[in-house]
Amino acid sequence: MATVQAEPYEFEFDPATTALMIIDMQRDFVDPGGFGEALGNDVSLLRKAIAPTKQVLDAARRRGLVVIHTREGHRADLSDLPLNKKVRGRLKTGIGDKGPMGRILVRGEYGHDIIDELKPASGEPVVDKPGKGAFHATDLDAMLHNKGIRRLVVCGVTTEVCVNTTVREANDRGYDCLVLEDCVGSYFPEFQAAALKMIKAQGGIFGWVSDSTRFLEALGKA
Ligand code: C5J
Repeated sequence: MATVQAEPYEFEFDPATTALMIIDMQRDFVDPGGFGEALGNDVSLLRKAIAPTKQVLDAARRRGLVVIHTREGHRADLSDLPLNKKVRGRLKTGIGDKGPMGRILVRGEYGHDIIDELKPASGEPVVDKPGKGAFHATDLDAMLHNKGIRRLVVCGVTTEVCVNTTVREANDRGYDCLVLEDCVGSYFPEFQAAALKMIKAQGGIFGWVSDSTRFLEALGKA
């Protein structure tokens, strides 16, 4: 067992039963010129998470942790896109429409794919999810169960939407989650702070929060 200094208290994990999950580090959310920026967001707030996440990813690969990536997106025919998600925001250019990097959040399009810096290695599962949570309408739970995973170390974007939703879903399914605060990002600093506070509130109601330095230190000793 390894121990990470975390909040609200230390997080204990066995590398053999712990997976690194990197959520939605897709060009359309993170890269300049993508959908996120086209909506008026400052992508540098998300890009801050790339370098520490890359360090965690490299260390996890060296240590042999299970690594899982997710992408938010839809089938080309949009048959898995609920009407409420399609119309929400009253956007002129929304999901399925032609955006700056191909059809927005459609699988197979350039903008939908994971950024080059965090490209999945061969053999690392990529979970394509139509919703915000990575467990909704995916085989993630079965995959984790089959690999004997009990704990998740979570990185990705955005902290208050897909990261938070996934952590809540995971918690309800019995997985302990450690969120690395410098490896998650939000377009809204106030949401970043609040979303992290929510996870570790009330004795860790949804999980634990630490940072990449403390996690890497613990992994190095494991
Ligand atoms: C994610 C979103 N990945 N904010 N999506 O958080 O719509």
